[in-house]
Amino acid sequence: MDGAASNLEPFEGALESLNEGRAAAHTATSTYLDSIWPVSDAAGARSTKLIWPDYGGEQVRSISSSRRVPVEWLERVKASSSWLLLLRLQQTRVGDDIFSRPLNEQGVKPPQARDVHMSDQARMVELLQILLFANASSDPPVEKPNLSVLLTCWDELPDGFTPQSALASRMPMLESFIRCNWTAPIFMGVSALERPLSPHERDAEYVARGPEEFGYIVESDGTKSQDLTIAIDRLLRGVANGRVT
Ligand SMILES: Nc1nc2c(ncn2[C@@H]2O[C@H](COP(=O)(O)OP(=O)(O)O)[C@@H](O)[C@H]2O)c(=O)[nH]1
Ligand SMILES: [Mg+2]
Repeated sequence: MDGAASNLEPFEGALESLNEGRAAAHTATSTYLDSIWPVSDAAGARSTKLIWPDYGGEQVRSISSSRRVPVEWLERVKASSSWLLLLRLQQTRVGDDIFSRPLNEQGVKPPQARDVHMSDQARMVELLQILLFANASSDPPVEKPNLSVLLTCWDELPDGFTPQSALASRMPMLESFIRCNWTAPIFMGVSALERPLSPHERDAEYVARGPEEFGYIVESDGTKSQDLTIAIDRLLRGVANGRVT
């Protein structure tokens, strides 16, 4: 930190819960609050104003489902220098394949009509396409805004993957879309809590050691680091002395 953060109010409730070893409450759908952090890297060479928002994730979900970008989001998309896409892989639905719908079921009518949903991969590709269209400054492959993908809740995923290979294994179409449309996308993982917490029961060990002792970042090559600011440092590298938004 290169000074004090402007507004920590969005995080106070969450911090309180974590200090008690409980999961934080869900951020309400309509919330959008910015906290402004003056930050610089360890050498003090790159300093910038990081505008860290807390918002209801449903706002982003509705951009792809309604195919409409609300005017506030349009402005953010246009003004931003890089995009950080947070994805919780474990909660994405995988499409049907030979294991979930074996070949001997092919051609057999299901007993009742099934609802057809857009796959999560397609939904994410759609979202990125909408955002790229809103910010159509150049044809792909896109250099700016750069895209960083941060896979959240890494502790839920099986071992042995790098962030990019984890994405490619669970959402191959999305990984391929990103790789083909950005010149230098960054793939990282994060586990903010390092373990699941319950909203009701306190995790005594978590309290005893303290929330600051938990959490890690997974770098592109799969190495884990306790330094959660690495993800921000990677973003900063692209925009020395600029504003990261
Ligand atoms: N296993 C695990 N769960 C996490 C981690 N970080 C957050 N969660 C859980 O994921 C859920 C949503 O997290 P949160 O960041 O508060 O998202 P919000 O609901 O959109 O405000 C909560 O139940 C958290 O306890 C993590 O690193 N690991
Ligand atoms: Mg939240």
